[in-house]
Amino acid sequence: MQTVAQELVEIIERVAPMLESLATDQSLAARSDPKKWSRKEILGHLIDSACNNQQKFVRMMQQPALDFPGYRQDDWVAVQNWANADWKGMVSLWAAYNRHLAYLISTVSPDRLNNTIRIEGVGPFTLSFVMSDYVEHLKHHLRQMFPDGRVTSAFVNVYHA
Ligand code: NI
Repeated sequence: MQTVAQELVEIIERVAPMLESLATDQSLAARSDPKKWSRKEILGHLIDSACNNQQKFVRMMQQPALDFPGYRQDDWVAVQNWANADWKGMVSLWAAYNRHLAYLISTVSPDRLNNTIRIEGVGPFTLSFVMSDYVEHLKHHLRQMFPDGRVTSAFVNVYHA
């Protein structure tokens, strides 16, 4: 899991300044389509993903097989009003949360990695998959936020890109 943790750290350190530099971007809260998230809402979704995945990681470390609820992603974004939240605060929360998740991924006991989760009956997925997939999901949304492709230079693990 060291490679996954290192890639996550690399992404945080390289992407956080890129996100901070968007603070004055007038189109940050704009939606290209009423049904799609703005970049601000995508970052809110990534914070929601971080906290939901912290729950999965920690609970999966504690038991061999876990049944877990899904979460209604659009509702989470709307209910928390990410669209009007403070961007710099969001970026620092995103970075801090992900540093902690990278720490969990780098220190997880190897004998827990085959513990499994079912999410609303779908699965089972192993903890090693859930941790790797967390970073892949993050990369997917970062690519959406930086469609010019410059963000991919922060992605170490090009095999999954
Ligand atoms: Ni997503």
